Amino acid sequence: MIELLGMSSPNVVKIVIMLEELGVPYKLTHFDVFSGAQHGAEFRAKSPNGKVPVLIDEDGTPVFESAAILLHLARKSGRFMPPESDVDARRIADQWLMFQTASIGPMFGQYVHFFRYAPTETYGLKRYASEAARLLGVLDRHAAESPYLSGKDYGLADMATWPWIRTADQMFPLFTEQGMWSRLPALRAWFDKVGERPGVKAGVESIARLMPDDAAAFQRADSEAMDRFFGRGKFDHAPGVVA
Ligand SMILES: N[C@@H](CCC(=O)N[C@@H](CS)C(=O)NCC(=O)O)C(=O)O
Repeated sequence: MIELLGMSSPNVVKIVIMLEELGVPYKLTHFDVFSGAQHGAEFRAKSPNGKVPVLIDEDGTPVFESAAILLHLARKSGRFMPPESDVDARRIADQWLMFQTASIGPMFGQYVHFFRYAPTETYGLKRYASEAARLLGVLDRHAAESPYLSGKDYGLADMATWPWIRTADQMFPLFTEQGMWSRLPALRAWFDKVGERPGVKAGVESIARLMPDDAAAFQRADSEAMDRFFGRGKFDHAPGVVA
């Protein structure tokens, strides 16, 4: 059976949604990122970048990077990606999947970092709030012109982006305090439409099983574990770059 290692974060939710959409059995295993075990040799053999999600395929092959996992599952199933031969549809689907992993994920992630862990550092907070707002505008304009982010059909870019918009809706000050939705009518309609899919609802239900483990891991994380997690001070993960 497929095993998915992860936590309840958006990069993991997107894989759970894909597995639910495919209707394949899978085992969801919690991974405690605050433990630091992602930097050990055993985990790095599966995920050289030391991050979740990691999918262990039925034959034991590990796959890391969430978009690569989605593409792997799409190739194996022949679903949720236009065929290679449909060059135009494939270009659109590829662009918006890569836009999620190259821009939405990293920039939204930095924004979360600053408003949760360094809210008084206004330079970083403003920089990532304004970049997150700009990226949301890009998505809204695309959603106004295209039935799905992936193109005319629902696909990987929708699965990859939806969990990040869900996180934004639930916790970004841009949404909770600054009324961001009023500026994003097309994105709102897309978000609601995708959220109604049975596979997406099943994914949200499935990932909720990891939330108590995440909460317990966060509770256990002392200041040293947090410094290690964020690569601060003596836990700089690129020795020699920071004194
Ligand atoms: N580009 C990666 C990002 C994955 C990522 O940032 N994972 C986070 C959780 S959502 C993680 O494992 N963090 C642990 C760490 O940074 O040590 C992907 O899309 O899979």
